[in-house]
Amino acid sequence: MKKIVSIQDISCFGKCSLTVALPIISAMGIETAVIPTAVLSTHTGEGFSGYTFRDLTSDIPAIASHWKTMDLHFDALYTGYLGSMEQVDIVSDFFDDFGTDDNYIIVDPVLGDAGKLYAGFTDEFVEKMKKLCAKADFIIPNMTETAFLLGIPYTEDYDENYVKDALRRLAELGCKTPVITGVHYDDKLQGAAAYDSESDRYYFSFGRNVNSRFHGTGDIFSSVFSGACTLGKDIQQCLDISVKFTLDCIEATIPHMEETWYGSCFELCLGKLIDYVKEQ
Ligand code: PXL
Repeated sequence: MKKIVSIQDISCFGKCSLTVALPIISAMGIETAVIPTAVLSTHTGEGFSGYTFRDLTSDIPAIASHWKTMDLHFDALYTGYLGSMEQVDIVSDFFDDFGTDDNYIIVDPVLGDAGKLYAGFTDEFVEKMKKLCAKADFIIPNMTETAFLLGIPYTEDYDENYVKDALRRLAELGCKTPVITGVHYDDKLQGAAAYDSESDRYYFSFGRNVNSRFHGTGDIFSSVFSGACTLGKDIQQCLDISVKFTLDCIEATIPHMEETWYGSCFELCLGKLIDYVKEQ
């Protein structure tokens, strides 16, 4: 059985990070080990305030040391939201300890959305995240995170050449295959784009633009993408499955958005995900 370790926080309520990664990667038939980086009462996104935050930074090296004594091997190391600069350094050490020639390092550089950094993140944190990206096979930023990683202004007015240029520049940070999510040139289609710096090839995948945004969809995309590449899918297949499933989740949430404003109803779509994995 394939095994992924996912390193990110547990937001106890709010449907993101580990509460999304665990069910999604498990549904894809992959064993999912976790290293929780922090426990929050909710996520820190729009609509929540006064959340608790218990930092688990010092637990991470202890977990890694124990695992080293057991000679554990993972097919992918997948990181998401990291709560402090120190945590980024510790995760970087984890990559040195558990990264091998035959596993993938996947970094979702969670920094912000809609042109803004999430609460508590600074330019210094962005610089740290850039260094972590340099160690990755895949990085999966959205358009906001792309702008921050590249030090360019955020814009919603762009074309395919802009995306290709951004992908090339993300690869220059040192990662092999950058993937940008939330790409849309108009109101009709939205999707994701990737660049494989080894073959110098670009990949795109688009689906219907449902013109709604929900918190945690980046985590859904990255979890599916991590699962798909771990299962040996090629880059185009990974993009196609991740885009299709993420759009399914957004569409499934629309009828429930009054009640589920803080996240998406991905649970209603897990059956489809299992089919997509088998089909491709
Ligand atoms: O979805 C990304 C994410 C993960 N974890 C926490 C967050 C966010 C985004 O706001 O606040 C705690």
